[in-house]
Amino acid sequence: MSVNVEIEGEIAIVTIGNPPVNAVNRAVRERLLALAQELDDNPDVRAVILTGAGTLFVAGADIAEFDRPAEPPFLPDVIARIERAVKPWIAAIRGAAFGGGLELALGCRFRVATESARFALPEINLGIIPGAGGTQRLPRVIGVADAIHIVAENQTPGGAEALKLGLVDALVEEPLLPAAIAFARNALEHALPSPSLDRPVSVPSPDVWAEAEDRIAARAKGAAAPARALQALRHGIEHGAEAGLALERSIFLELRATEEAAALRHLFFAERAALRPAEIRGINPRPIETVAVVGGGTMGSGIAAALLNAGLSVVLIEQDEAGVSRARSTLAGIFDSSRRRGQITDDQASERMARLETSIGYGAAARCDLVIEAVFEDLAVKRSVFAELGRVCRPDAVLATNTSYIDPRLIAEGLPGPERFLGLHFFSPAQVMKLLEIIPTPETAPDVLATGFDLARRLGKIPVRSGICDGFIGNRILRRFRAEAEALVCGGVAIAAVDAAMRGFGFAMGPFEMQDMAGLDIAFLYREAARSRGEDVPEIPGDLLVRAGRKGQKTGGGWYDYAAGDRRPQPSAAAERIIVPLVSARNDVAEEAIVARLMAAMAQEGQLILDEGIAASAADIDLVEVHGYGFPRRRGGPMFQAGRASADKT
Ligand code: 3H9
Repeated sequence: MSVNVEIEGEIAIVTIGNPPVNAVNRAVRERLLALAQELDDNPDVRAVILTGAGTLFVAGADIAEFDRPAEPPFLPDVIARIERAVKPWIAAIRGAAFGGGLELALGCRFRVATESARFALPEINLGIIPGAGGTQRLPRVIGVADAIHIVAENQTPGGAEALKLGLVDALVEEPLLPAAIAFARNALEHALPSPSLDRPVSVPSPDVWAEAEDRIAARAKGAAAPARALQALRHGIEHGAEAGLALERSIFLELRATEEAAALRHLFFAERAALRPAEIRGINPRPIETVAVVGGGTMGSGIAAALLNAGLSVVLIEQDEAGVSRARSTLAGIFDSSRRRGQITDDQASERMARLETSIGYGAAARCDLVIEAVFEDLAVKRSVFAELGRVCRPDAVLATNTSYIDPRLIAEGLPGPERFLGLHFFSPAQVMKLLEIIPTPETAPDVLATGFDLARRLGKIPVRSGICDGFIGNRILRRFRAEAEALVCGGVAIAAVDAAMRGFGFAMGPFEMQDMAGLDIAFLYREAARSRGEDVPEIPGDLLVRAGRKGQKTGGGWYDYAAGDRRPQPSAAAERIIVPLVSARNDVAEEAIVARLMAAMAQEGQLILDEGIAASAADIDLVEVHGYGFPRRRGGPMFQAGRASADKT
């Protein structure tokens, strides 16, 4: 049974036990509705405590049900019944009371919580708004201004903060239940407060709404839900709770059916599945506490910062004094900028730097549990690093290469103990970007692979296993994406039109703006190297631009022109002249058609990657794009898009 009842004297204890997170599904709703009646009818019961089994209260409605039409009994009706029960319900909360969980708690007459409690209405992250009264009861319990932060801006107060806000009536110590029972007995001695929905609420000044709208719009990145959540909240304040509940429910049902919400649900489940792939289930990772990073350039320093942020100790290995001091100052700069943004305190910044050791030469790697090589992308250089590491490191230490293109099997050739080796492909800036491509070789031991996934979890990253191919999953799709964008330009579509279409779709930058920022020369050298090996690599516009000295922003121009000190791209007559030999007559293609071409190219490459067994699932490919390449989250990823496009056709 997913909802259990025990009677302790005159108090009934209702426990929602629906592992792993006590999500409220139809069975839970049915049982709660029936219980509200049963307990009202039970003459021995005077109050009801509602709690969650295990370490949390309730993580919300069961998201897995959202792909189907809503089925009665509906959560708003269950909560309304609890709120109007003759016997008062008291929510006893530890851990997460999220979404529908917080809404259930708000339907109770009282809330008691431990310090460990966390309150949130994270529905906007799923492209929806609270659908069971959250936008109406919360402002009536804690006031409009604070409610806006939680409903539409993702604020998640803990137990102590919730007490200050008036969201909980008492903060109690563990064990929770005896404390909640004592609270209930005492409450029964006094007059009951009004149900949340009936409480008076002061109407804020128009400035409060205007400021909230501005804040929300500034952060929305095209997402619809935050503004709609605010709209529902405001409607209920201006037109009364009943009107507010009706609008909230209709927006909830409308948004739940959108492509954006489906995309966000898809990513929600994909992200969780990524951390626990079947192939490593039950396999213990190797313990990792001290990590050596070889190479203190942008990538190596970023990786070191990510490790230090996660509480690991780091030895950064460089070739000479100059390298060491460059890396130290890069890392100090990274933590200083986190400190200035309020993400960490002064003490945390100093503590992180204190966990950083720098070293010249490889000796210090001898005591490390994991070594991550992040040197120049060159096979011979990387091999020489692993030759040293093979000599110095403990035989059980895990050895990883951060390569973005080179076949890890070639890097590991001749390494003693190749079973401890794997690829860990970080994305720049490594302390920020969430993607970690994990690339085992055929010899990588299962517990070494499990160690890669465990490390990703500890760093707060999304791990995706990639098989071995040129560019692995992400860079291979990127190459195809760029090639298609260039093909559009060769077909007469304006450079700026391609970029504008992709920005309109939700990318922060279009493919040509992105190339100008990153520099056109690395990919050019890569193509030139292939040509010099005799491979047939056709001439493309990017080749002509680099040969003409236009390597991107760093040379003042690439696909676009840039004024000195200004990163805003200006259409470039010079660039257009240079690429003329490869471009046909101007052909104006609609934005939607440009997006469709580029999406189709990404999805086709993705399908090849799946067919070759390079990626384990289409969802993994979507995670790579969303977390490593700026694919707009609300679009779900290229494979999700392809699925929707083919569903539209059938
Ligand atoms: C809502 O409530 C709408 C209402 O306003 C209105 C309704 C009418 N449903 O994250 P974890 C699964 S919308 C179904 O790794 P943690 C998850 O997939 C909801 N499944 O655990 C995973 O499955 P698996 C608003 C869910 O300890 C497993 O549980 N609420 C749900 O790191 C463990 O999850 C939210 O958006 C769910 N609601 O973190 C809260 N939640 O083992 C979403 C989790 O098969 N949840 N699962 O991979 C969370 O934020 C975290 O799960 C939480 C625990 C912080 C609670």
